[in-house]
Amino acid sequence: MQQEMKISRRAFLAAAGGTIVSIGLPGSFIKISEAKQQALEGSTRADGRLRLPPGQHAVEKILDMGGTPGTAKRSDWAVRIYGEVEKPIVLSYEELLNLDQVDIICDVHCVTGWTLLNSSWTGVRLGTIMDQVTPSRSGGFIVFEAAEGYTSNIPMGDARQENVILAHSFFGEKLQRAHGAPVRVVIPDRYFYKSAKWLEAIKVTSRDEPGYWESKGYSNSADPWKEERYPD
Ligand SMILES: Nc1nc2c(c(=O)[nH]1)N[C@H]1C(S)=C(S)[C@@H](COP(=O)(O)O)O[C@H]1N2
Ligand SMILES: [Mo]
Repeated sequence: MQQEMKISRRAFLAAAGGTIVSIGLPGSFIKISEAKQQALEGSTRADGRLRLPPGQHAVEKILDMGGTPGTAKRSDWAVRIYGEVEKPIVLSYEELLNLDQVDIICDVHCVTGWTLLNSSWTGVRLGTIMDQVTPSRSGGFIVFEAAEGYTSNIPMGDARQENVILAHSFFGEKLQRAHGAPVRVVIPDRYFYKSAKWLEAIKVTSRDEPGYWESKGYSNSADPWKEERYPD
């Protein structure tokens, strides 16, 4: 297990993010062996879903394409939660660390077809943060606003899933800049473009607003098990 974690961590730290905005770079990663891939294709998760969603290929290594917009200093970072909520707040990095912390281990799936297994993240459940602001009854959707205009959107129901977090650490170490530090969103069960890096604000809204990739033709619902890569 320890060995597996080590490999995954190295793979992730070298993971492609793209310069400023990238959907994931096909061809820039190293796939796992065909034998390992085939073994994975037969296996299922505890919740019954396939370990590898259809059309995905697990990777060992992805080239780091860099890109580090936003606030570099953790002490300068804050996230604003606003919109259709009873109590809008601004949370500093320190305040985020003082909320209930959770560790999750999950697989992440990029819409271009790579999957990274067994990634470990620490942060705060988005549900915990929603409890602090109390969304109004009309606030059925969430928009994540990140550095340099990147956005992504999810329904409130997804935001309340237990494995949806704002992450500040990866395998017990502070998140790297290229992967969204100081704080990024992690939504394991949607294609990874929903998981905004360099998070700056969270807007609660009554009307769904397509994010950066969603408005460029990628699926709004982004369910890897239904292969919702593009709209029907
Ligand atoms: N702000 C921002 N967040 C982003 C992106 C981006 O370009 N900008 N790319 C998304 C996509 S398509 C993927 S696959 C993951 C990549 O995360 P990683 O660089 O940590 O591997 O970040 C997502 N979040
Ligand atoms: Mo991606």
